[in-house]
Amino acid sequence: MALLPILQYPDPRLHKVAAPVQQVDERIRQLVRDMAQTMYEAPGVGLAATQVDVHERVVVIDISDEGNDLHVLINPEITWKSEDKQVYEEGCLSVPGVYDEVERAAKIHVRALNEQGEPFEFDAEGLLAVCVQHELDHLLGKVFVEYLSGLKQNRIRTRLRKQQREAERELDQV
Ligand code: GNR
Ligand code: NI
Repeated sequence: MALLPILQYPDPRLHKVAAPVQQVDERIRQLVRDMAQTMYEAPGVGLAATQVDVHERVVVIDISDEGNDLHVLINPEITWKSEDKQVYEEGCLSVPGVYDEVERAAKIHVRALNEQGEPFEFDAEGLLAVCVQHELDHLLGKVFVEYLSGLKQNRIRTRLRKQQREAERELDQV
């Protein structure tokens, strides 16, 4: 098991488009274990492979309070979205300290492969639907702040670049 470093916005690698997994093998299962550990440690309710600089379609999600309900989604696709929308205050492990409202489909139907490479499907609503849509955006190179106004995006970029410079300076001092 290993904790993986999480890319921080505005890193250009967050905008790469992930390729489908060709074969669900031991390499992918190891990636899933490392991503799950990284998500739980953060802590977060989801993590896309893009965020750990692996550009393949792999997502882990656990929205349970106890952290005992891991969803592993390989090559996930949203096959249906409801017309009705919900607004949720989102955050992202790649955009620390930023929370803002995003409107997305309220209900979705999802198709994916599990860790054995077997297809499965499920319906999602509420936080799970938010999270699946947020993670699938990551696989397409899209970060939730891109739904916000250009002004907000500029402010967020400036603030995070400054934070990252200061964090590096602290490290240099030791
Ligand atoms: O931990 C996370 N919380 C969260 C809250 C509201 C909407 C989406 C999320 S996902 C986020 C983890 C993350 O960045 N996944 O990509
Ligand atoms: Ni995110």
